[in-house]
Amino acid sequence: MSTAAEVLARCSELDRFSLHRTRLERTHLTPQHAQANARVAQWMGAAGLRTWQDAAGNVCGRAEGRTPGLPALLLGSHLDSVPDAGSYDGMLGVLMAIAVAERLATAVASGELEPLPVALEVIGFGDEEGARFGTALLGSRAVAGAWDDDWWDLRDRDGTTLHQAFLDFGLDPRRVGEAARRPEELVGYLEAHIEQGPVLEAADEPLGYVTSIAGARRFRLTVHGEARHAGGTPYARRRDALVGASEAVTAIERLARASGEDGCIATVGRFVVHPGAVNVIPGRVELSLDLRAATDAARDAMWGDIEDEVRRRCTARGLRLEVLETHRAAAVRCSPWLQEAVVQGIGATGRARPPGLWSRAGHDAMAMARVTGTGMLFLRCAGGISHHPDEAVREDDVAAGLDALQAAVLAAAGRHAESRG
Ligand code: HGY
Ligand code: MN
Ligand code: MN
Repeated sequence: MSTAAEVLARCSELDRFSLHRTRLERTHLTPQHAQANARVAQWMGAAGLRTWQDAAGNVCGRAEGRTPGLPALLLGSHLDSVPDAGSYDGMLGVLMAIAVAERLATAVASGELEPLPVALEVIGFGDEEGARFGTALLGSRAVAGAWDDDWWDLRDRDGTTLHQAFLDFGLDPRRVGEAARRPEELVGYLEAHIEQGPVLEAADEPLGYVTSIAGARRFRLTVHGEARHAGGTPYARRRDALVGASEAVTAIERLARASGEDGCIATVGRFVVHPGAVNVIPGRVELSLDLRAATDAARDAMWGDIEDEVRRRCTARGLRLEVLETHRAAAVRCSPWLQEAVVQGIGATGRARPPGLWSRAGHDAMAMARVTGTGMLFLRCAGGISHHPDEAVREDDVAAGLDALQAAVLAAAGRHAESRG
């Protein structure tokens, strides 16, 4: 296995490990996650990697460099998904990393390549999306040494706590800290990922390098009104949470759109009406807010504007707004030296001046930036579509991506060796 066709076939095979038979949903610490980890560990082993599952439920593989115990260049991405997901968001990056590790192992074994001056590790993070517990990057934040014990009480939609989910998965919550890597153990982190946007396709470019990743904040907003009889309650006496929440949704979109093309982007993805009966005026509405921007300052200023506007509209209707922040990740800049390694890698595929772009999508690299330098390689995806079963990549782009990632690994390893003298 080390061709684009085989990488794509494996992405499709991982679709089987899903909560549903006809659509992909794989979330953190579920039986489907365990199945995916086991299959990916087999592929890692076949690529010559020593494999293990870390104390946070991530699946890991390692190949030593020219001497045992060298600092590792870490490749990877995530294996979890959003509901009704595509096959490539996350999984493509993990499987490309395994394919590159296998190619390099084969080249070293045949004498075509000198043993590397670094170890090479591949990691499949267990939770980048945050789809089960609301807080994202749980796998990579454990590896980055950024675990927060407040997360243990997070609950999924069935009321299961993260703590219980660890136990159910066979993990010991008391040992989660053992997943943390020390900076001196790592050379850097490189992630290949679909762009999840339209820029590369519009530029007719198969590959690009990432300059920075947007900072994100997520909230659960609850609009409290009064549930009342739909027939007997005159408008003057109504405190209709649904009408107020609907005004909030359009205000959120209007404010974010007004910030411009390169400004903030805000999305309401969940909207739950209580009690949800046709003949009852809604007394409570819970809506999610996903807010991102190129800088944390712009993001936070937009949140201030949104909160003021939504509060104003709720007050005008006699409604009460409750705010809970469920996730926050700082914007990060990718390391210049790893950006250059990715550019050099893309150059090896005959593209001397690849586009650099900032990512509105979040990635595990945001967490890994706390412990080591990060670089990302983007692949064009059809129509920029992602978080949808129509997500698609071209086989020739994946082939070019494999060559670019392999060359980027060698460039990064070489630069690391030079820096060590
Ligand atoms: O939400 C994101 O940007 C990523 O797909 N988790
Ligand atoms: Mn995603
Ligand atoms: Mn992703």
